[in-house]
This record gives sequence, structure tokens and C-alpha cells, in this order.
Amino acid sequence: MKPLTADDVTPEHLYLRRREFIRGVGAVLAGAVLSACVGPRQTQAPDAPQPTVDFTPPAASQATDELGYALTPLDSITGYTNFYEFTTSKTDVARQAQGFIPDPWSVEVGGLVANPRRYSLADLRGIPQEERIYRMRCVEGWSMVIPWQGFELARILDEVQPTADARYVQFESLADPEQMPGVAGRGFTWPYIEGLRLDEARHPFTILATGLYSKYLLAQNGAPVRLVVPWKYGFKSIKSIIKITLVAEMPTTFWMRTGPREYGFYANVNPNVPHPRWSQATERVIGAIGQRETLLFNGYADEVASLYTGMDLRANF
Ligand SMILES: Nc1nc2c(c(=O)[nH]1)N[C@H]1C(S)=C(S)[C@@H](COP(=O)(O)O)O[C@H]1N2
Ligand SMILES: [Mo]
Repeated sequence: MKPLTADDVTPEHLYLRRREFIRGVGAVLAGAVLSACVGPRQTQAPDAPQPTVDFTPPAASQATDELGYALTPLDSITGYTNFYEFTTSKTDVARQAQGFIPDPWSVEVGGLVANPRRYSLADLRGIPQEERIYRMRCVEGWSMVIPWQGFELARILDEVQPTADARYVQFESLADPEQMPGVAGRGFTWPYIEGLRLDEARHPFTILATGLYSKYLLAQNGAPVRLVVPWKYGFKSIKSIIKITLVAEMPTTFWMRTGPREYGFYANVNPNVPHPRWSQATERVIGAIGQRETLLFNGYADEVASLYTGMDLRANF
């Protein structure tokens, strides 16, 4: 199984240049993925005035992921979002986030690293971007299929060089009460924090995304840069990142702090481990009618299950 690119499912003329994607499990295991992804055939960084300006998102009926699931329409991806810094109302985030200007921006990468570095937005957008069509499964029981643009987080980790003590990666979102009405309100402890084990962070499917459907991210989807970890529940895919810190101990995440009985550190998509308040066996397909079965590791088990060999997935929820 391989994550498809829209290159595979949309007419060629819609794209300036084609590029190849991860070819499959063999490539992943061989560690050949990085070289496959930094080759010469990259798509350009997405941007409004760039040649993709005439790009029309493919109709859902024309475009699918590698399982044959239709891409979620753009208006659903941008109109139905979770971003609690703005509001807990999924259909009102876009409006609340309209005035959010994520520029200038920088991401500070530090902690247990040999080469701490601050990445400007231009730095991040200057990294060769590739497209990944990934399923997104929210812990609330709904899902989308999203064509992201971004790059592997491993690329940045390689640049900053984690020290031997580094075992986890902690991520932090902007929490600006001036621009984000949800942060000014009560009920949660900000900032939004997420974390990955270092080997999860280095997995070639883990990306930092700067765009989707060939445009830069809109505020509601986590502009200007967010994490995407497709085999985990959506809340791991932290938005509007300002800080990445290599640490020795497992970070306590926003959701672990908010509801420790309901949200664990791992949060791997798993239809066999129900949430305390609901089943996780099926999911509602946003932008379409109906439900589908939820798949172990969100359908990426072949590529990621080995990260969890010998672990009790029920205890480590
Ligand atoms: N900073 C931050 N990141 C966040 C969230 C949030 O509220 N704040 N919500 C998470 C949840 S619950 C999900 S399902 C995904 C949704 O991503 P999308 O709205 O782009 O589909 O973002 C995640 N990242
Ligand atoms: Mo979510």
C-alpha cells in the first residue's frame, strides 16, 4: 500500500511537474524513502500566485486514496474543523479565524539537539514540498481524506541532530489571546501541546504540512505549518506550530491534561479499543453520506505496526 498523490488521480495537466511518492512497505523498511522523496521531481511549494492558480480541486468522484476512498471536498476540509484556540464549534472556526495572520512566523526547534535552529516561514516553504493523500480520523468518530503538501518531519530532525538523550518530540501551538478567542476564554489550559516518540516522529509518513489541495493552509487548518500523523487520531496532528522541542521524558499533551482517562499519549487509531464514551469501530465520512469501518492504524498498519511490537495497545491508548 502506498499513500497516493493527487498526481495519481487527477489529470496530469493540472500539475506542473509530476513526482513519485513512497513506493511501499519495502521502500519504507529499506530506509530508501527519504531519497525517493528528495529527488528532482518535486511539486512546487503551494502558493496562491503560483502556477497552480487555476487548479480546480478534483471532484470527489474523480479522486481517491489508495483504498479507493474519495478525497474530501475542499469546502468540507476548510469548513468543518477542530481548532479550539478559536472556538469549539467546528463550523464556526473558519469565521473566527478569518483575521488570523500567521505571517511573520517562525518555528523554534531546540531542546536535546546538537544544532538548535529557528525556521522562518520562508525556510519552511522553501523546503521541497511533496503531496500526500492521507486519511484523517478524528477521535470523535468522523473522517476525511486530505491531499496535503508538506515534507517529512525527519528532514528537520536530521538537520537539528537529536542527542542520544532525546527520546520524544514535543510540539507547541501558538496561543495568542489577541488573535484567538478560545485562548482568551476559560476551560482549557493553553498552549496546545502534542508529542511523539522519536521513532514515530522519524517515520516517513509523519509530515509537517504547509498546504492542502495545492494552496497554502488556511488559518482554520493550522496555518502556516502543522503536523500530520495519519495513523493517529486527528488531535495528534497539532496546528499552527511555533515550537518543536526534543526531550527525554514523555510530554504531557493538551488532551492528556484535559481528560487523562479519555485521551492517552499514543492515540493510535484502533477500532478495537473504544473511547470510554463511544465505540471507535466506525466513522462518519465528512463531505459524503454514510459511515465506514474504522481500520487499525487508520489503514496504515503495514507501514507502522512495527513501531508498536510487543506493546499493549489497550493499555497504551
Ligand atoms: N492547536 C490545535 N491543533 C489541533 C486541534 C486544536 O484544537 N488545536 N484540533 C485537533 C483535532 S481534534 C483534529 S481532528 C485535527 C483536525 O484537523 P483539520 O481541522 O485540519 O481537519 O486537528 C488537530 N489539531
Ligand atoms: Mo479530532
